[in-house]
Amino acid sequence: MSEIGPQLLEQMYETTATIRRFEQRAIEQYRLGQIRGYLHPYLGQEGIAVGSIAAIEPDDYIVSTHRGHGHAIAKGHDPRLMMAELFGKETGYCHGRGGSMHVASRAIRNLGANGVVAGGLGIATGSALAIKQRAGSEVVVAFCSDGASANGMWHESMNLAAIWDLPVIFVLENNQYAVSTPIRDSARVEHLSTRAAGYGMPGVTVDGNDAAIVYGAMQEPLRRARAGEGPSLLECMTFRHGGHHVNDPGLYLPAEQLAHWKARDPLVLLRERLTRAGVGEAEIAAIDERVEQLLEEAVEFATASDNPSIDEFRAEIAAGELAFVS
Ligand SMILES: Cc1ncc(C[n+]2csc(CCOP(=O)(O)OP(=O)(O)O)c2C)c(N)n1
Ligand SMILES: [Mg+2]
Repeated sequence: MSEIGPQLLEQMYETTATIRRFEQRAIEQYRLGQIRGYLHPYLGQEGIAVGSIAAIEPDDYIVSTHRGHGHAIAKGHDPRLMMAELFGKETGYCHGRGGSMHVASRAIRNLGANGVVAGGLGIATGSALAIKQRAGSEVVVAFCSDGASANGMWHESMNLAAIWDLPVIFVLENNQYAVSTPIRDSARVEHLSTRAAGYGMPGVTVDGNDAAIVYGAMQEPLRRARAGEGPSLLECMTFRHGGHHVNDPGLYLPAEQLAHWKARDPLVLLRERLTRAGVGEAEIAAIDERVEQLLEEAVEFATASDNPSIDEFRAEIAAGELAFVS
């Protein structure tokens, strides 16, 4: 694994804590009626977004999923503008038109969360083709989960990316459930990464709860992508800390399995790594305090922001246009 110094570890810890607190505050605000519609928490999976996105450059692209808040924060979205988007406010990333499943920013190179399972993979593959055609050096990191790997779009995207040697890394967050369906009921292979062989690309499975391991596992896929050698599949094992969405109590999750994964909480694993790297308790507490303050500001900002104008909505619908992302 490539070395991770204390400074990068601290950054990774802060991003993980930011995602964790963002999700907890968003759930709280949902319960207060400030957020409507669906909301799919990323709690428990933070190590994957943090480890994989820490390994790429600001110019690289990501394509996210319906469970996308963690990807967006790790890529550099401002939690204040994200919270405003979840609240449906004018100050949000999509001016309140998108909500939780449509956070996106061209400037940040997040090609978008997506309510269509596996839908983002076609966007990722097409974007990687565009990069190749203009001889760019960027890569696309395409996130998906186990359920998506049974969707035709997943297989078509993997195949096209392979035959065209596209600079895309498929990061499969295997949280072992698609809503209430366990992966053992929807796949006959033990590791979904073995499916990569069917498309002629490398595939590996790693511990997704350890951001440092994910960071290390990204290095070879990145080298390949930048060298024009084509795509890779990186399967990261993980587990949700709760139900599929905010209104799902997740009672079908086996208690023992949940306890096993919670004991390997990505935030705790990073904290342990920080301590081993010699970062003191006071420094860690200062990071926690900064994150707390940021999320307090995010909720205040979203609450104080204006709703979008109904007249503008009407005009956009009449014109057949929607406000695009910034
Ligand atoms: C094409 C499509 N089929 C079905 C759905 C309904 N749906 C939303 S999330 C989900 C489960 C997705 O499971 P997985 O890919 O494992 O993602 P996870 O929820 O675990 O992050 C389903 C079936 C959808 N949004 N899009
Ligand atoms: Mg899943």
